[in-house]
Amino acid sequence: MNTSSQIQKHLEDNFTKNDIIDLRQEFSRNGLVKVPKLVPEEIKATVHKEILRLLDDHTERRDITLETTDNTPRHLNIVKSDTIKAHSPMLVALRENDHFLNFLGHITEETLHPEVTEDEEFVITRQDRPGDTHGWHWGDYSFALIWIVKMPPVKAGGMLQCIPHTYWNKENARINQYICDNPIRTYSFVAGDIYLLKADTTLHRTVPLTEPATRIMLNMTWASERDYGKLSLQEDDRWWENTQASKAHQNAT
Ligand SMILES: O=C(O)CCC(=O)C(=O)O
Ligand SMILES: [Fe+2]
Repeated sequence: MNTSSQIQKHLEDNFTKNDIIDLRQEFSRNGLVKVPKLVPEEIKATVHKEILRLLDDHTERRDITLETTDNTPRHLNIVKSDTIKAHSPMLVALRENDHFLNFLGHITEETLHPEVTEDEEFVITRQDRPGDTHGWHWGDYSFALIWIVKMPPVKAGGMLQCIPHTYWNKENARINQYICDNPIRTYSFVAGDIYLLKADTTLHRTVPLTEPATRIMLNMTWASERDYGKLSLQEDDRWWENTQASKAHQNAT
């Protein structure tokens, strides 16, 4: 059986109609839903292997604060989207797989479109130093699927915190105000977890690492119809792609 049929069969065998309705409800309420059984274990193992291989060969460090998110920090190692695309046909095919996208579309109740700017299709991050974090932010695009490859114990940090149903104004993000005014939900993960995030309307961050520990994930991104024509995509704040982005300030501690 080829990978695409394998995915199709796996989804049919593992999710009932009511499972999908429950996932849909959780996603719309919380902006995040865990779907660790999204693909067969052997495909997940291949995805993890690809991620580790890409990290071995192509890692770049980022230590910045970002103006469009009220100067929240990014301290982490990344593999950029174009690098992933150039070196992993398998991940490219998976992100565009019709069965996969149709299934996720039943959870989101919106079509997932693979066409996003080239620098946003994927990102791999590895956090490993005390203080490493992906600070409070929203996504430019609606949907992100995060594949957790390695996760420290909760004691060491690295969990995800979320405030769903919030909106990004790049001129005045008001992040601390959102944190004051809303409950924050914190999610722990284990290696092998996969979660779907409503990234554009869920304010989120990773809790800073408190000791040396390894946290590795891959982000696959898709657009909703609503995303096309968003003015916010024109801001020069794409810190992962361009270390010189005018809204990214270097070497913050
Ligand atoms: O590392 C995570 O779990 C979240 C990643 C994230 O927010 C992002 O890639 O935009
Ligand atoms: Fe994010």
